[in-house]
Order: sequence, then C-alpha cells, then structure tokens
Amino acid sequence: MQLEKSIIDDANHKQQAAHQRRFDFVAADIKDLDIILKKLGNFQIAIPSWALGTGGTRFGRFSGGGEPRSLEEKIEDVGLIHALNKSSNSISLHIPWDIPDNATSVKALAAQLGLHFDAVNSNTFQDQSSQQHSYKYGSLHHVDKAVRKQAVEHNIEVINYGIELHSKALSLWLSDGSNFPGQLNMRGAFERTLKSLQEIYEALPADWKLWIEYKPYEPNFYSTTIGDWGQSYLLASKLGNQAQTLVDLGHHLQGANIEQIVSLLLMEGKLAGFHFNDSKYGDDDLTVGSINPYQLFLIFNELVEGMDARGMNHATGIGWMIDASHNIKDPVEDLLQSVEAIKIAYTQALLVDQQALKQAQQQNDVVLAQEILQHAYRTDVRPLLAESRLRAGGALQPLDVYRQQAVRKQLINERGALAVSTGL
Ligand code: AOS
Ligand code: ZN
Ligand code: ZN
Ligand code: ZN
Repeated sequence: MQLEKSIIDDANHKQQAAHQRRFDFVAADIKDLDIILKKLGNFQIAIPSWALGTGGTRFGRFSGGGEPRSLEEKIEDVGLIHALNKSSNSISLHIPWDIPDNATSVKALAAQLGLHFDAVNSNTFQDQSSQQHSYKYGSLHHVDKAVRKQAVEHNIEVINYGIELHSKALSLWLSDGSNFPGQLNMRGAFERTLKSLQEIYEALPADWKLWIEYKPYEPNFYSTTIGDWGQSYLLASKLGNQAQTLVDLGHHLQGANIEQIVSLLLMEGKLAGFHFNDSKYGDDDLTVGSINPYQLFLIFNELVEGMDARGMNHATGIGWMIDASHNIKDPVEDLLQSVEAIKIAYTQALLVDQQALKQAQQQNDVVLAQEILQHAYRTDVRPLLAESRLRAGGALQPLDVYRQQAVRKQLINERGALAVSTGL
C-alpha cells in the first residue's frame, strides 16, 4: 500500500493552526532558522530491512501481522515511513535475507518511492542451507582456511549485489569470538580476520567503503574477535582509507563514554557511521531515545562540532542508520519514533552555541559550559522538525496519520495476520 499525498495534506491542514503557534514560539529565539530547517530537511536516516518485522528474542517472537513478505514489501514499508516523515529515503539490505532477484525492478520500485539503497550487510553469523561449511566456530577468523574462504566469497557476493543496486558500502558485523577461555588464540584470530578482510577490501570498488562494526559480547560470551572500537579501528587502519569503524550504540559495555569514542574516530577520519538504537543493559536494540536521549544529544553535539571542524556535510559525511528490534511494538511506529528521536538530538546539537561553549571551555567555566549544553538540550525542537517535514511534503505528525489511517490494519488485510518478515 501507499499513502496518498492528499491524506497527509488533509491531516496537516487540521493541525496547521496549533503547529503554527508552537513553531512561532520556538522559532522566535533561533538565529539561523532557515539554515537549520534546511539541514533538517537534508538529514536522512536509513532503515534496515530487518527492522520492518518484529524482532525475536531467544525466548519467542510475537508478530503483530502484516509484516513484509518480500524485499518489495520491505521497500514499500520504508516508502510509507518516508512519505510520512520525509527523513528516511534509503533502505539497508541484508544478504541473504534480501536477495534482489531482479535488481532493475527493485531499483525502479525504490526510485518510485523516492528511495535508494544504503549499505549492504553480509551475514556470516548464521548457517544457510546452501552453504558447505559451518560458521559454528566463526567465519573470517576461523582456523580452517576453507571456512574463511567461504566467508570471504560471501562478502564479495554481497558487494556485487550492492553494486547492482548502487549501494556504496559493505557493512560488516562478525559474531566471531569464543565462549570459553582457551578456546581461541586471540592473536591468531585477529590476524586471520585481518587477512580475510584484506581479501574483501581488495574487491571493493574505488568509491565504496567498508564499515566494520564491533561488539563486546553476544552471541559469544567470553571474547569477540572485533570486540571494541580499538580493535575495529586497528583493522580499519591496517586496511586503508576505505575502511572505517561503525558505531552501534548498543555495542558498548555499560557506562562507556560513547560520545568520546565518536569524537576521536571522527577526528581520525575513521568514523563510518552509526547503527542507532537505545539500551539499558546490553545490545537491547530498543527504540532510539527511549532510555537515554541525553547521551544521544551529547553524541550529536560531538558530531556537529567535529564535522563542522572538518568541513564535512552533516547529511552525507557518514552513514546514518537505525539498527533496532521490536518485540512488542509495531515496527513502523517504532521506526517513526526512532527517526524522530535522532532528528531531535541532531536539532538540539545544532542549537548549541559552539562559540560560547569554546570560550567557556577555554576559561574553565564548567558551570557555563553545562548551561550552554543543557539550554540546547532542554529546548523543545519538535515544532522545528514538524515544520521541516511540512516543507518537504511530509506529515506534521507522522504517527498520528499512521494511526488515523489504520495503516497496520490495511497491511494485515493485504498481507495476512500471519505474515512475518525475514530477520532475527
Ligand atoms: C548485531 O548485533 C549487529 O548489531 C549487526 O548490525 C547485525 O548485523 C544486525 O543487527 C542484523 O542482524
Ligand atoms: Zn548493528
Ligand atoms: Zn547489535
Ligand atoms: Zn544493537
């Protein structure tokens, strides 16, 4: 299904007066209003194909129905999200969950919905029935050369799918690790991973990037071969300019100062981008901004400051993507919430008076520095986001429209109450 533009316009019309009141109130205090609105309009966050269905835990999966049954339907769902929020103009595919049988028609469908293809993701954390060797003891780090070769070839195959779709990055997350002390020679595992990555790196087109994700634990519970940003950074440095470190917010031990990691990776030109989500305990993959929106703001504060210092374009300088899972929410609603939370944090970071902050830092005025940050953080920027959506032809209140139109019910009618999507 697709949402008619007239439905969105009608809904906006009903909310116009209230919106204008709220917008005027916050806009009055903002210096570079038009520049900020323009930046907001340009800022797009990719939707992962696997987030369009309910996620599973190892204990159970509770689908709400009407989930996309094919790659085409996944693209349609992202089209719905984008029609509402005008902030999600790309989809990130996971191979083999999303093999495009016909790249031409898939591209045409995406283009018709105003979408393109973000990074392609490989999968060596599951065994597929068609494969010869098992990844039970790892993939790129495996002690057996034949397994490593199979995993390298899979990644190259994923690059080739991506080339067809005009993706520009291979995003790689390895579950390789060990469950028990003694299971693995850590140095050997790291060296074999580097060698395998070098073979993949060689297959990258010149205008592509290799994004290397890290994660401290899960599914392995003693060691992960790319366990933290330092290990990912080391690999990316050894590989070359096209390799960078991808930060998934949930992939840190509790209390980690993620904004500091982000700031240094950016400084070194090694920040690939993000998998946004939120968490309280581990890789919880909760809705972005649902647990710790202040941390998200602090990350964006480092991003805005660091990207400006390097003369980077906020919208295109690095990869912005959600990586979330939904056990009890409607995935589309969750994604709308996540995109909104990301853009709220971004907008608040744009409001930080960087000059005043630098001055306060220079003078060791700790109180003033905190005031400057929190003044921006405590500004209700939602009317600015709504205004930028309105100008782009989206909905003032995406979630309201989604609910009023009973979109999920329509999807269930179309696809069935038992339709479940591929993913974890
Ligand atoms: C896993 O924890 C990672 O976050 C990956 O990004 C993974 O590939 C993705 O969640 C799809 O399963
Ligand atoms: Zn991730
Ligand atoms: Zn994860
Ligand atoms: Zn995660």
